[in-house]
Amino acid sequence: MSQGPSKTPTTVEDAHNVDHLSRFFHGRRAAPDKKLPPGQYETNGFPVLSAGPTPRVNRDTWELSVTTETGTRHVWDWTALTALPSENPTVDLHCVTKWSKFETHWQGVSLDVLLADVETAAEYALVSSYGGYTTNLPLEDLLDGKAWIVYGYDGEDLDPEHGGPVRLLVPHLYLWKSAKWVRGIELGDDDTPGFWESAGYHNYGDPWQEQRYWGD
Ligand SMILES: Nc1nc2c(c(=O)[nH]1)N[C@H]1C(S)=C(S)[C@@H](COP(=O)(O)O)O[C@H]1N2
Ligand SMILES: [Mo]
Repeated sequence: MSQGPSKTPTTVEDAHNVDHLSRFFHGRRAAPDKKLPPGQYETNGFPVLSAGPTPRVNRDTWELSVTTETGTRHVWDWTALTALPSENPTVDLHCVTKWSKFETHWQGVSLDVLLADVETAAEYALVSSYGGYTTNLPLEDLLDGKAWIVYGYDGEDLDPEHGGPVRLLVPHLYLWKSAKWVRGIELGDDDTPGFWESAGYHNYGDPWQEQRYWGD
C-alpha cells in the first residue's frame, strides 16, 4: 500500500517519456535522410521535362566524346562505356520547377573513372546532347564522386524520356544540369552558358542556395 502512491506517478512519467521518445524516434525513422532544399516539395512520381522532342538515340550508334582544351578527343561507344566499372548511386533529385524526388537508383560510370586518363587543366565543362541541348558547369563539379554517366534506372535500361540510352547525372545541382541523351563534353578555360543558362537560369544552380535564376 505504501508503494502504491509512489508507483503511480512513476508509471505515468514512464509512459510520458516512452511516448515522447517513440514519437521522436518514429519521426526520425519516417524521414531518414530526407531533406528538401528551400522552396522544393517532394514528389513520388518521376516527371519528364524536356525542352524538345525526345531524340531516338540508338545505343549501337551512340557515342560520347570528351574534347580537351588542347583539342584532344576521347570517344566511348556503348561497348566501351559499359565495359568500365559501374556504380549504383542512390541520390535525391531537385528540379528548378520545384519538385524533388528522394532516393532514386541509377547505374552508370563515375566521371572520375571516365576522365581518369584525360589530361586537362581546364576549369569548365560544356555538356551537349543529341537534339542540341547544352549545359555548362565547372569541371570540378563533375569530379570527386559527384557525377555519373548513367544508363540504368531502377534496375532497368534508362527510358528514352529520361535520357536513355545514356544521360549525365549531377544530383548536387538542379536537374537541368543533368543533360539527357548526352553526346559530348567540351573542356575549356572559358565558361560558356548552355541552353537554360542563356535563357535566364542561374549559371551554377545550387539547390541548397536556391540558385534558380540569374541574380539569385
Ligand atoms: N538533353 C536534354 N537534357 C535535359 C533537358 C532537356 O530538355 N534536354 N531538360 C533538363 C531539365 S530542365 C530537367 S528538370 C531534367 C529532367 O529530367 P527528367 O525528364 O528525367 O525528369 O533534364 C534536364 N536535362
Ligand atoms: Mo528542369
